Amino acid sequence: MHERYEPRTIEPKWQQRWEREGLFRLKGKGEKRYVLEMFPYPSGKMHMGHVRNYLIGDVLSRYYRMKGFDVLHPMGWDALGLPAENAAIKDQRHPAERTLENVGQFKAEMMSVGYSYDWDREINTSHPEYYRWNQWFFLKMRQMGLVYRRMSRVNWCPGCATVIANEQVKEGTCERSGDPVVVRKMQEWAFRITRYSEELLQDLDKLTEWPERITSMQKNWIGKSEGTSILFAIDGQAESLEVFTTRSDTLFGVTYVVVAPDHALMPKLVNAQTRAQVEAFAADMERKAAQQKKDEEPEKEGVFTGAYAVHPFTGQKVPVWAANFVVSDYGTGAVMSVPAHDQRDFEFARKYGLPIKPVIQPKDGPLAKAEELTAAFPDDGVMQASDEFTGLPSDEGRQKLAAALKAKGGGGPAVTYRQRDWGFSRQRYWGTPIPIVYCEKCDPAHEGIGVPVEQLPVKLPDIDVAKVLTGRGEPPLSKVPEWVNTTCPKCRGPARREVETMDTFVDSTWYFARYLSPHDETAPFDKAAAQRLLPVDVYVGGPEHAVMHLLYFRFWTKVMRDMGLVEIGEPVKRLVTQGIVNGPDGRKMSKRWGNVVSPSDIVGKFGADAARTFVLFAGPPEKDIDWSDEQVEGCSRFLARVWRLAYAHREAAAEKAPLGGETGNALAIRKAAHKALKRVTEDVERLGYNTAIARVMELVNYLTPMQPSADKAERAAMAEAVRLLAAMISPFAPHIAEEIDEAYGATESLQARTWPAFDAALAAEDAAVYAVQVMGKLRGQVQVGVEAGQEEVQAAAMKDEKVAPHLTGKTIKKVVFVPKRLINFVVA
Ligand code: ANZ
Ligand code: ZN
Repeated sequence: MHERYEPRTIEPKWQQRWEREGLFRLKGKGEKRYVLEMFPYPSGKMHMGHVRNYLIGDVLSRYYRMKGFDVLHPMGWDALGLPAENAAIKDQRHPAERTLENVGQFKAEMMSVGYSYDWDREINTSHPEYYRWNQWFFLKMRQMGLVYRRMSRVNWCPGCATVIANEQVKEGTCERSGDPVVVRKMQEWAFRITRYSEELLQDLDKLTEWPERITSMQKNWIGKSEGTSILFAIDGQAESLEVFTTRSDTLFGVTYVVVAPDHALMPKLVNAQTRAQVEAFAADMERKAAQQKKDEEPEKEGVFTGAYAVHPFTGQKVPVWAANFVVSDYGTGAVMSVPAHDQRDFEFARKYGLPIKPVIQPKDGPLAKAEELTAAFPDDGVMQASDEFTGLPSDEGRQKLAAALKAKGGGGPAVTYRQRDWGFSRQRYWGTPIPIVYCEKCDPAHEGIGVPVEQLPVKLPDIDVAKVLTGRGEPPLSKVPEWVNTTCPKCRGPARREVETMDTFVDSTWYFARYLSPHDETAPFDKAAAQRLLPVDVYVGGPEHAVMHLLYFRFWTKVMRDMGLVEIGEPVKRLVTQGIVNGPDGRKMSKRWGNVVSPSDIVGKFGADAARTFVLFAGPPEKDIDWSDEQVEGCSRFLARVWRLAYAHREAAAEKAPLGGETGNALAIRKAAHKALKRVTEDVERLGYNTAIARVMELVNYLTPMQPSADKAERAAMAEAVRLLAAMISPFAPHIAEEIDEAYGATESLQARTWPAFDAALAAEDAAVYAVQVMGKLRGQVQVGVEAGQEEVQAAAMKDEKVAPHLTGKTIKKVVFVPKRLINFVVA
């Protein structure tokens, strides 16, 4: 053992040895633990957020291995997507080339941090061996009716003559050309995720080990709303307008009906006089919506369509308007307006001079007079002026009304969800090609013919970057005629390929399953392996994925279950969302603030173990932490102290003196070590890495002043303490741990050995005996742990059978507390 701690020599040594011995590979037997971190998009460099993300999983993986579990801890690359394509457009390099380079760099950085990955299972979503299975899923899901074509709105830049992504719209203009963006309607491919809305919602209850914040965001996103559907006949037409309402108790207060400007029945609603005006209004609203800044509530605007709706109970005719506040794809895209009881309807009615009719009386006051209203009364109350429903409380009224509507075929109870289907086609090159061809002869309706499964993968063509990745005009793939022109799988005649590619979120819906058999050429993954290894036990990633990725992969899991591929219905048991690593100035690390700290610089300067210890020590996983060079240095000094301690007692390690029966100093050393081990074990189990490290620091502080002793028992106790210390720090600072452990005689890596068990007797907390006084008179005694605080001692004292009688019927005015000695109650 060298006298000096030199991370630069020991770290590569252990990294190579771990790889060589295959210590991080799945063994295929025993109880499993699947620990996964969200895989990165391989941009050039790893940042501190990545380092932290992977460490949270790494510590757990290392700990689980030592606990004897068969651990699956894989890593891969979310390599397709828009950023790579945009970079390629900018500097005219092929995205595949850049990806290869980035992956190399990223992986080397990961290696230098000492993560315990099973690199044999590395995956890369930009490889056809991976994305062919996206295509395979697409085809299967199309057969299940889970994939379909629909019209949708896209951002269109007239300058670039191309569709642009939401991220590329800046303040209503195209990020590249600066032209105002317009909305266009286009065909797109969509996944019918809404078929699973109810199940996705219900199963949130099973996710007891997910942060509440995430599950409640998903709940809101799915947005289940229970209400009533009501049919309004259109005066003079055979059709009716269906509205969705959560307030059917206000039905008798309806004074107009509003539809979305693009409502399907619009052609029936307008007439010769109103048509032009309504169309102009709709176009105007589209234009304004495209220019809309995020989080800005648009001014409510509307126009009379010319049609009247017939009230289902009173037969009264109310005007039908079109307005921008009705969302066309929520509910039925039509609303019954009750200005007396809905603030939005109230403002609209006032603006356009529409009547207001109060029908809900507040529980504690009179029914409002329309002329006197200054705002809507939105609460529940008692129904008024509502024919046979008059006098009913709102909730009862809603049920009676829904039943009455159902009985007469005019509607009934209804449920609607805010969640939409997932439009996943992108007009991009760097994505999974959608395996569809169009043949004029076999498919005149252009529904698309699926490429036969045996012909998968449909590979991305190699391209002339300058010609194809221009960022302008038609989708890139349409500029590759050799690829577009193909033969129809049905008639063998000429056909054209679909030129759109899949959203990259498709890639990450099922990657956790691909790790089970990453080289499988016959199936997306091995079913038997899935049965053994799924679900993921612990998944670590950023909370920003709360509603896209984390909802999509739950959806996909349910689909895979319905395909018979897996038995689980949920992909992940425990979700850990990690906090941000801020710069030293407390601001989010970003080029913009010039506060970015590079992981490789830190590893180069202080070593991986110091960097790891700092990141883990700075705060619990879910909390944001601020980077601090001084504290990294502090961690590096701490590790150097661990090293010196081990070095100082290295000779004791060679002696084989037996343990047991110690007294005095030897006993004290053993107690300190086993207590620390007990607490570190408990802390790691609950992911309390920062407190675990703090416990180790305490132990090191305690042991450091001790010089090698002449006493055999004490020497043996010290050797044991250092060995335990090495094991305890090994999930956090694995390199130094291994080196010390080896110097202390180990022949095998700690990762091949068992997490030490603490000796319960040695680890037991010492007791403290408190004298309990009431008004200064000794009344009893209680025994508690030495660490017990006032609250605990007080509770124990008040329960004591000798003390309690002196306190009954009295009020405690004051409590005097002398730690480890005495508690005195002052009563009146
Ligand atoms: C009449 C009414 C009276 C309403 C009243 C509210 C209060 P949630 O809970 O979000 O589902 N609504 C229905 N479809 C809509 C659409 N496509 N665009 C905009 N608004 C829509 O809200 C349901 C309520 O939102 C419905 O109940 C409807 O207005 C409106 F005193 O109907 B209500
Ligand atoms: Zn054909």
